[in-house]
Amino acid sequence: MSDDPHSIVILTGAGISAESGIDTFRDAGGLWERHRVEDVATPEGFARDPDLVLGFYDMRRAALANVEPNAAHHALGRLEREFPGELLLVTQNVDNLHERGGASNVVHMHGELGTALCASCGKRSTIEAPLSDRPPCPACEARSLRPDVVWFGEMPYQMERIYEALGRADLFVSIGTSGAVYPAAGFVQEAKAAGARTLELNLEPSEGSHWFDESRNGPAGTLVPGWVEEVLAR
Ligand code: BV8
Repeated sequence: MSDDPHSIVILTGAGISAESGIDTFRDAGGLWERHRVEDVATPEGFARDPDLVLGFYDMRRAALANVEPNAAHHALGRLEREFPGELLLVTQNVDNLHERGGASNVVHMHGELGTALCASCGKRSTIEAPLSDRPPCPACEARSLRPDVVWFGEMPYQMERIYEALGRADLFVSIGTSGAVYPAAGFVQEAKAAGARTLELNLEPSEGSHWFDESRNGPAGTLVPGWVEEVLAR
């Protein structure tokens, strides 16, 4: 079999947005150093102190207005436009930088900062005002909007579609993730089991580096455009 990829699955994490100025979770000074995960990224934390959690996500959403996609986001947007085979871009990130970098078919497996989910009617809506102000749900008017973000213990989105793509992939690329959180951290094993080649692009070796056929270390803003060049030149 030629090693030219025909079906690529890409998984990105917070590291791809780091050079845009968005804090990662586990690097020094990262989000989880300032907030206990259990307090701001679990349903129990939300039930215990909704104002703390709504404020945490309002702050992160507001920060999006002051950052720009970086060369890595733009390179993946170019890959999506120019790669002739199948490509599924899955992100653990809740920011919108992939879309602002030109990608249009992004699977946000952990949800998105810009979307609210109504705990009363279950409808999703675009967030127009800080959720800390308890705006009414556009569909049912109940003041029970929460961030449409997958917390620990909650089911990530579009898992069927992701596993189906991993089963067909001949190349799996993981970019800017520590490999600390499941089920995303297990995707490399799924891809391997299906016979895909596996490549990790990360600032430093991750918890899952040993699963990858190849691991390149460096900033995503440098590694990703170079890798996209390689793939498109084949
Ligand atoms: C679930 C959204 C059932 C919210 C997030 C024991 C064993 C196995 C699993 C578990 C277990 N105990 C509990 C679990 C389940 C749990 C879990 O995995 N816990 C961990 C802590 C052990 N998982 C869950 O609860 C998930 N749900 O399991 O449901 C199920 C199971 C299977 C199938 C269906 C259902 C839900 C988890 C989702 C939680 N939500 N985010 C928000 O954003 O606020 S998690 C959050 O952290 C991210 O979304 C991401 O997924 C995760 C990891 O973050 P990363 O993106 O990797 O970022 P991190 O800071 O960690 O690393 C950054 C990396 O970038 C570093 O490696 C760094 O070197 C690199 N980097 C930095 N700068 C750069 C760079 N790389 C390149 N360039 C740079 N410039």
